[in-house]
Amino acid sequence: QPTLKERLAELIPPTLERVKAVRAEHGKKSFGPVIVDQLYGGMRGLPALIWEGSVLDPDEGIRFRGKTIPEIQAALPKAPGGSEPLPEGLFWLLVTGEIPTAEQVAGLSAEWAARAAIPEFVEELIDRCPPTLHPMSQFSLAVTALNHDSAFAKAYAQGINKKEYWGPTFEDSMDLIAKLPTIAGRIYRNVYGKGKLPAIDLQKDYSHNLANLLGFGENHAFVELMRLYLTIHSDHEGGNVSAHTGKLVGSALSDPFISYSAALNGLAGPLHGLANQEVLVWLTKMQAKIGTDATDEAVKEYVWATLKGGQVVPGYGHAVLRKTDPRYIAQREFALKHLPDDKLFKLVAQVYKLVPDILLEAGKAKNPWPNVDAHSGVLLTHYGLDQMGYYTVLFGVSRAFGVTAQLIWDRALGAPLERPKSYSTEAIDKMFKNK
Ligand code: AMX
Repeated sequence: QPTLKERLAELIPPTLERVKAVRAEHGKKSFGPVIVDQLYGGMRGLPALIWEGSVLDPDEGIRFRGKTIPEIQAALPKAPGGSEPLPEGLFWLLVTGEIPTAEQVAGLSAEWAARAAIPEFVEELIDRCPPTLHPMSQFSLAVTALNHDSAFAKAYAQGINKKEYWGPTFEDSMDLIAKLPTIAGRIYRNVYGKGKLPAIDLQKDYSHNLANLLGFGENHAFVELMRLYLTIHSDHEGGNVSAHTGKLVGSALSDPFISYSAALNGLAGPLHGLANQEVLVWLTKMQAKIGTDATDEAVKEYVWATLKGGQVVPGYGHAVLRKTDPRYIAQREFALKHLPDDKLFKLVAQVYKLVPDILLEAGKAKNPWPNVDAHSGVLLTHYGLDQMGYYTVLFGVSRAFGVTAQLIWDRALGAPLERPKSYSTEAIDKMFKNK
């Protein structure tokens, strides 16, 4: 059976041909008008990027290489004794469009475990961060520093042919993914005083090792949660802030480490990945204010107070989605299976019942339904990972799968430097004044 790199090498030439053919046939065709509001409105809905790995339908949610979350849950290989998909398989799927065998997935687990160590100076860098520095800033710092050993940066400096870019990009991507649990584990243990980081176990899968580094490796349900979590947070088509940032920075031929640290800084914003922290902060404040078994009326009042205070309801709404996020549903099903009586889960379910109607009544949000971040924190809290400031780091471990898969393909297909045109308000005004 081919390794991931061997399979990728086989897939690149026909994919290049296919892109060439599609561009020859459709290259000069128009998508329809661009309207001025899109320039002012965060480019919402503007067709602007190509990414094959995943596509987001407003009603149905994400499909990874054409497959929905329930489909990948069924199709991807599982760990012995586990029932959640292994994220190793999702990475293989994102890169190749193919479902790997159990053996190929085991090969990836072993390869990532073997590459997990980080340079001593990066360990020291993390250790010297004050615990008051946000875990996402520490994460991004450490990932930036990994560029010290970038195969791509080195090959570029030595004058690599552009046709060969994908090879060292692949190697850096594999290194990056492999090292993220070590970095994430070290940050967790430092910031929350959880003692020394254990060694990576070369026999264990990626999620099991991550759980172990965080101190939850003995808890089978938590390990299963990590497998599900890392799978569903990996990619959400190309235009979201983290995916797009990684692609944009990579287009300058910045190596995968510094491209991904830029993506992490975008993920660290409260309207994007930090929303998983915000949700838990919001829920615990709510519990403190109205108690743990609050009535629907009390919850509603709290939600309205949030809106009236000029704040968003974290975990609700989406720039593209218009229905409940299937990533929310997958986590809700996990909760119904493993922690149906958890008090905080009950509150999350109560909020789900009440918030959409309130957001509809408030009349602003285009999507009143919950997104992925409305559910992840309650699951982590249940197993004792209740340090909310850390939640986005786990999102960041997962999102690397999608961003690096894109970087590999962008370099394989010779994606150009990104450089859209910006306009001044004066130019817009002049342009349309006499029309
Ligand atoms: N609570 C209150 N108001 C909301 C809202 C929410 N959850 N979602 C949207 N709105 C408001 C917007 O702030 C905007 O108000 P404005 O006109 O005064 O600026 C108005 O509704 C229209 O916004 P929209 O077109 O529906 O959303 P958007 O595409 O501009 O933004 C998003 C999308 C996710 C940033 C927004 O829904 C939001 O802020 N949600 C809460 C934060 C959150 O959960 N983020 C995580 C998203 C998933 C992810 O990336 N991880």
